[in-house]
Amino acid sequence: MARVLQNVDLKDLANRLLTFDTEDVENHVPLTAAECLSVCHMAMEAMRSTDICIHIKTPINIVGDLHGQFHDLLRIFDALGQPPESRFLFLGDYIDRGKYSLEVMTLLFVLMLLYPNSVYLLRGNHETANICCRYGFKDEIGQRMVRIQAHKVLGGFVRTFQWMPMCAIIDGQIFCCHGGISPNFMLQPFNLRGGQQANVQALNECKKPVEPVRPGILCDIMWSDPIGTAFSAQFSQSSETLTEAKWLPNKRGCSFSFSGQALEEVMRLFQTQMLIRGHQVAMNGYQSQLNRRCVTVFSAPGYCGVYNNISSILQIERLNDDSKSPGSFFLLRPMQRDPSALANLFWNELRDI
Ligand SMILES: [Mn+2]
Repeated sequence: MARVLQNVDLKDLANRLLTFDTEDVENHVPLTAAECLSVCHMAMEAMRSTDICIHIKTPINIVGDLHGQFHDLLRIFDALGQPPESRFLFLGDYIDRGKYSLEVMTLLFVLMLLYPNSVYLLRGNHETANICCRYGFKDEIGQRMVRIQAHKVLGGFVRTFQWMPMCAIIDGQIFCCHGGISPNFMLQPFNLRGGQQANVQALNECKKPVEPVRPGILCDIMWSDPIGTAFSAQFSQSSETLTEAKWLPNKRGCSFSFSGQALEEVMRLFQTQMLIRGHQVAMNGYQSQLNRRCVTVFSAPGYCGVYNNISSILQIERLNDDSKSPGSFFLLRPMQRDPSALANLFWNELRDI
């Protein structure tokens, strides 16, 4: 990798990406393999010193899944302001599905590098080797670069993903991650009731770089869902059947679905009030679940060109005592596009994952 590294002017690169025309669905921002690899290398170095679980202060805007919808990411910055003036926590799933994943991921790494106190990136289940090779990112790079370079660039991103943090705690009160909680939190050392600091420390015993391929705590943090949503197994959504089980197998074929009671217990252990996560389409942009202890934020409007969902960003100015309503949701409607544009914007295969 070192041989192809070049000096990248990060501000210039950010500017090239940020000034892309959101109406343009024909062209891409020209990104060379050398630029991508340099950005990956710098991002990796920057994330080397961060833990699996990071602490963040308000004010903050929380952004859910983006899935390669670069035009919509630019619309978010247009509406809410750019870093460093506006601060952002992203919940993962930057890539796959949308055909502008390279722009999304590169811009976010560049902004994180330029403004480390205003841009925080958590890892989603798509930022893993086996998922990003199957749902579009690998194909996009393959289409945009010659073979030998594509191979290197994909490898560079995959290695960089392995250094990303996976959860964040906002003002000591709100737990954020891509998927959700893990039954491992019920086991030692987490269940020793050592308080937030001890439990965060226990979580940070998980060392980076890591590729969470096997079932376990990191896999659950990126993959789990609350019970009562589309992926929470074979039960009807009648509350009676569900009150008993704290954890159910997840329909995605990986990880679990968690109940309100499971979440209560984990929130108590971490001394946090609620969970904010992404990972699932919410038709109104967000969804409050499990007695308002769990909020799903989804930030890809008109997801995949198939859904007609609105997207949202959760804006938290500062936390007050009424922690059940942490902030306000900024809503973004899908762009009205000519159907012929959709082929340029999305990979057509849509599978639930
Ligand atoms: Mn996801």
